Amino acid sequence: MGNKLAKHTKMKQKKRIAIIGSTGSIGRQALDVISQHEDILSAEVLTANSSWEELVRQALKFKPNCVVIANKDYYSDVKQALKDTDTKVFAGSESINDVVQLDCVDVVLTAVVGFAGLRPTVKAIESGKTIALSNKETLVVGGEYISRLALEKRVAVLPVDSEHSAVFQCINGEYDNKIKTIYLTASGGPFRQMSREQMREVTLAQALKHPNWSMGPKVTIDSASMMNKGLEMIEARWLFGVEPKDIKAVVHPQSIIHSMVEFEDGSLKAQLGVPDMRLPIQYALTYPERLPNNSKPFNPFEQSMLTFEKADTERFPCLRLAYYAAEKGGNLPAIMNAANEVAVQAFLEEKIRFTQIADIIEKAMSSFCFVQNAGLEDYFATDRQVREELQKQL
Ligand code: MN3
Repeated sequence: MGNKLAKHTKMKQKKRIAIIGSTGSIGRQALDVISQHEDILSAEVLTANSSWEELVRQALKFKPNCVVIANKDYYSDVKQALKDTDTKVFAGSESINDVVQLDCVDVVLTAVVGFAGLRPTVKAIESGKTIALSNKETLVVGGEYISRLALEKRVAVLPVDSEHSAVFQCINGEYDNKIKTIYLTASGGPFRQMSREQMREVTLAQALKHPNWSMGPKVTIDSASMMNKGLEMIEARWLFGVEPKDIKAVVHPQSIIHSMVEFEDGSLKAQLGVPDMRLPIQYALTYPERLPNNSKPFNPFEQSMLTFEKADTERFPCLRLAYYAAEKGGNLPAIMNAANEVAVQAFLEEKIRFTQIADIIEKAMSSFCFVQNAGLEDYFATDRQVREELQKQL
């Protein structure tokens, strides 16, 4: 009974959410989660890059305290559309760094894609906000800095990425028990069974067709190249304090087991569910509570087989590059990440072949200036330099 009472009191306090990147795939699914739990969750800040019409629709529905449209060209459109509401309108990506610090915000969900997520995450942690981390590039590039800052500010960084949410759920209640191995599961993407030769000829449409998950274009291409698992390995390293050599990618084509943790006694824990991002999003937003929702649960009677394969770093060189970057540290993950972002964008614009993504990253990692003791500003400088240089070439 004591438990029930505690729960009731906790539920009374609404968690006020800022969604950085509310019009993207994760942002829209997060709003779906919020709309199912309006008694305990509210959207206070919404931000978008250029999708201003969607941002306006969301603002009219969720009545946030404020919105930010990063692309200033659309400021007057948004302002005009929301003139009869109480929602404040700001423009420019600098404004995102301000709104994450507002008093009306408890949790910042970083649903923006790429390196752009780093600065707002730093600002949010500095002002003591709980982080629901969906932007993996933040930890890939600035993991060491972010972990130290979060510890210093006593800020919780709750994973939204499904694999990391799985690990987080597996270690809850394990106190000081050491993690021996993390098995990050990977679907293998659309080219799981192709040779490197065959991958040379794949089209953009084929690469965008993920077998199990519905995600934005950047992460879908990263999944096809398996750079996504590489980025996630680095993300896991910082979230859970586990060495890269103890984090293993395992291909699990059904995407039902979202990751596994092995403990020192040889026991493994896994978290299972249908591939639906709303589950890890909800867990991060309502943690430590589990609440009912309208997602379809996994039914073991409908799935006769769960299979596992070794991830092949010969056919998927991005995975090998990510382990190398993690091992070297410094600004090498930043070089790798920036090169990947530029290469993926070039592939999305059909300027390069799929297999060139890995080639471009590998070349960048061996040619750009390596800084071992890199700080936050080095990451920004590296990111800018790699982007500028590669964009000239592509
Ligand atoms: Mn993931």
